[in-house]
Amino acid sequence: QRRKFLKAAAGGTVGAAALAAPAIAQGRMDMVIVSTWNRDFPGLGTSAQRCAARIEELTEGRIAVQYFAAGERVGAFDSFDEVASGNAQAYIGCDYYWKGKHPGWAPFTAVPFGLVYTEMDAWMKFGGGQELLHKLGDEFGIVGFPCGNTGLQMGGWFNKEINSPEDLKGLKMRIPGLGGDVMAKVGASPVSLPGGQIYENLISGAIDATEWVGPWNDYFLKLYEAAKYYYWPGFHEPASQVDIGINASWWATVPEQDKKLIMVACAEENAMQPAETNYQNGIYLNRLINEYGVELREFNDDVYEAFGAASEEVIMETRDHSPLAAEIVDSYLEARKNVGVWTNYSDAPYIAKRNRF
Ligand code: PYR
Repeated sequence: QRRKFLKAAAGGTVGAAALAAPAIAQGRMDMVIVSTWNRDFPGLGTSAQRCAARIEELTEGRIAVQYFAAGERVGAFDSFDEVASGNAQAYIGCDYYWKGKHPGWAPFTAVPFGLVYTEMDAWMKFGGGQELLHKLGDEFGIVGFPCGNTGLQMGGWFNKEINSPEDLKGLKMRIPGLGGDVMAKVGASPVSLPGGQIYENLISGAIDATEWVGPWNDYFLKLYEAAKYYYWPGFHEPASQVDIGINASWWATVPEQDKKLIMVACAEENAMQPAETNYQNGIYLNRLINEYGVELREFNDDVYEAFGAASEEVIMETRDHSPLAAEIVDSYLEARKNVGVWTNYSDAPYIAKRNRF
């Protein structure tokens, strides 16, 4: 059962597509959504499918959604081009996969030592994040909105212990986004692979280590079969936002009311996915440890220091790319400072104290 998530599904579509009435009636619009996740993959995949189905449900079928998982129409990392070119109307995925097109996409997923979910949500809604996502999207003909978040991710799966920054040297690790750039700075060799290709590369030894998400999602990739040590806390993706990216020309033709309903469906999933992930992560962490003998390891202070120094450099290099990248990074860092002050006086110390009782 679980194995099927390890291969990109091929062929026809089910789910939202099967529910869609043919888009022939007057006033109906086809919305083809491609995604970066495998079909039915628990967590990221099921969340994207729920969002797609919800768009159709809230618009009462006026927006007829056909959802294609990774590999069903295009490969995961071809999703952006499929939408920018107008071949599909939207993608659902993590925008840091497009950092090669513009590094400004990366902060809309995650920044090493950056915002946690509640902070990211605050930045997007009240700190200028949404406006900047639109400004960046304008350069590519994409209209983006958040539609999911994994919350804080684990540090990853390793087959050897990481006791000092030296142990990272030469390590071939699957890690996308700015986290990958940090790994390169500390001497590792980062590779960016879609989720559906991680297991086969780790089990074959093509890569030495990987990160994916956290206990719930990682369990279903069976990463415990391919690596022994599960490191925490992650630093590289403190809250990975999932975005929908909509073709701007198509968006312009969507009636105002349906635009609002699409935005509502996305906002709903932006709260649903983190809640569900939060609920499942503890359950699956216990299963990984108790049923599969996974060994947890904590990155020590020396390793964390190295990650921290490299992260500052990566953030500044991202900033240096262009005026728009600088605007995005500055706005993000402003939120890290301002929202972070409150986190430091609220959730963070409270949870540390709660754990004493
Ligand atoms: C990853 O691709 O690593 C995610 O966290 C989604």
